[in-house]
Amino acid sequence: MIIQKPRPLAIQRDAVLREAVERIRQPARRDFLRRSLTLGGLSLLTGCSLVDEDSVEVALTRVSRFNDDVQGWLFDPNRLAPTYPESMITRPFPFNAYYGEDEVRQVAEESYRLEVTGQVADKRKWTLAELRALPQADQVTRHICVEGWSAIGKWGGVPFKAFLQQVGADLGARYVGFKCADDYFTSIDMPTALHPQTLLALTYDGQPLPPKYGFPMKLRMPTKLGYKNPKHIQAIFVTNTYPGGYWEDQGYNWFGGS
Ligand SMILES: Nc1nc2c(c(=O)[nH]1)N[C@H]1C(S)=C(S)[C@@H](COP(=O)(O)O)O[C@H]1N2
Ligand SMILES: [Mo]
Repeated sequence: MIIQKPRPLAIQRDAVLREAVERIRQPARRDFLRRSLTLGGLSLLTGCSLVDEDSVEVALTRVSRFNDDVQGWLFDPNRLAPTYPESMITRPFPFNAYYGEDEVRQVAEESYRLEVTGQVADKRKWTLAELRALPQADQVTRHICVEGWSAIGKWGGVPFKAFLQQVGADLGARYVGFKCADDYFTSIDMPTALHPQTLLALTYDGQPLPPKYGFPMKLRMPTKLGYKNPKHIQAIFVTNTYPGGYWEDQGYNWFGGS
């Protein structure tokens, strides 16, 4: 028997997704998949591991059985993701990064300044104290990682839409990009940036964000997969030029909607 060596996941993912998308007949369904669904997302949604074409088929059949409500919050940027009671918070909440927990970046609070650049009227830098003085909100939501785990956590901070308005961002621009204190970077579409549950998170579980979860701040979006949620944010920029991202440039779906 010949056992085929699996291809690197990123390459396999794109090829299988392309085939899967082609196989769906209804134009509407084809559209939402192309726009928003990663293969990892598909796998998590359906509980199918997408190892070959047959399992992709099974997964897609399951998705098509979801009712409109479920599809609504998953794929419509204007709908809300579910929230949970605090009793459902996952403890301990998992750590993840492209490096191990022993290499977590330590950002110094005193010297920290958040840079805001690109298509914004006010390019002044922000201290943490200034950010904490803005109106705050919190959420208990589920974080979904394409690596196959999800967990419920509680984040607090500045609603990102309010922050963008505060700095006079061009809300008609296409992208908001993020540069982090490690080598991570990512970017999101403006509708997601303005989504009511998108939070410039300064706290985790009521305490200042610990280093491993992204001190001094992360962007928290329950409508996006984990890799779209940048930790240790140093700079935010508003642009019409596609900024890509650390995993996105290696084959992960840019939209990353979950
Ligand atoms: N700066 C930075 N942000 C990052 C990452 C990273 O490696 N560096 N990893 C992403 C991924 S893949 C996940 S799942 C989440 C993990 O966040 P957590 O450690 O709070 O669980 O952070 C995301 N944001
Ligand atoms: Mo992730």
